[in-house]
Amino acid sequence: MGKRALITGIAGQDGTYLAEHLLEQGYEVVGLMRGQQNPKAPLVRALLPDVQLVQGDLLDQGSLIAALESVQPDEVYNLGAVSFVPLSWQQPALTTETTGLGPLRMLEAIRIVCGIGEGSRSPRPGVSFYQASTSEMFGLVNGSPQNEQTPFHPRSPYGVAKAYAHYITQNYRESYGLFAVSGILFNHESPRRGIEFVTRKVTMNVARIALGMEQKLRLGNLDAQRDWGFAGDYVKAMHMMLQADAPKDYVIGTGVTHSVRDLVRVAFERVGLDWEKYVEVDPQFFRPAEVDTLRADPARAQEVLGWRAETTFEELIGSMVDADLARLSGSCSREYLEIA
Ligand code: F7E
Repeated sequence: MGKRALITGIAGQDGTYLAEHLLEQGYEVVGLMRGQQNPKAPLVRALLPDVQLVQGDLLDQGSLIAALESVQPDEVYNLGAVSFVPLSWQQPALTTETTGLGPLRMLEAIRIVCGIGEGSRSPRPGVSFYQASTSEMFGLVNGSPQNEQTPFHPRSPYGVAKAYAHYITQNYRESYGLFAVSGILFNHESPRRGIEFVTRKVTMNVARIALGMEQKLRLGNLDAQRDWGFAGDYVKAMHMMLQADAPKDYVIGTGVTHSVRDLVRVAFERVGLDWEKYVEVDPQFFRPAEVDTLRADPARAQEVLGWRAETTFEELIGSMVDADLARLSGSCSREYLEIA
């Protein structure tokens, strides 16, 4: 019998790549979706016809208990969150409820339904839990590169909420012996990335400029530095973490850092244009508190899991520009369905 996985955030970039990866491994995959007639449901059904969907919302404890009771998963991947950092200043309480307390509600649902600790209803030991932690927890970095021992100093309501979720996951592991792990993922991108994030904003606008549909690209802080990798590589690490002998947290990244300026240069080079003629700095895209620089030290993931990033920054950005050119010229394949 293959394993069964429940994924929250199934309609996001990582949810779709993880679902595809798990299906390839012979898993039965169920995605948690919120709301009646969720507008993303038809897209998920088109891209992932073999994934079942179950109703549930990270804001609603009862719905998570009901979902776990009906799905009875072997593995739960919690990828659902308010994930756009600037939005977390506009809606800090919603971000905290979803991104911070959502994982707590899922852990409580696991404790109650799946038989860990006291008060469980239908013992089913062996369920494992993955929490999507983030390099945003490092924030104002205390040393570089960042590994599993680097202290946290989050710089946004999003980072603070993720730090709470990270610690509560660790606490359920220590309190109840749950196989619960957090993957501290650095920025990871793909042609399915949402248009609000800087990589996709850049690649989509580079494609529009190359096709004569746009004149300018307005961005915020060009000096910000990130460790950008390919989401398709990173979801493999999520799965590996739940197959390891012992539950541990892992930093996942490439170990290579680039600035937003590098990103823009590489993207414009792909279409043979000089970025300096098209990019303008617009203060509206600056943040109240910035994370200036991030760089992963993924040594533990390499040593214990045998995981390493396979896609270079240039390959990643090149593939995103190509995908956006294909989308805009109407030759978009199933791979490039607008999912995020
Ligand atoms: O910004 C700078 C911006 O929005 C990257 C999420 O997945 O990764 C992501 O968070 C950098 C920042 O991602 C624009 O100031 C300049 O320094 O693509 P981003 P993020 O905030 O790093 C982490 C790991 C997560 O966990 C998050 O969920 O780019 N930047 N100009 C800009 N950023 C945006 N969005 N738009 C601009 O115009």
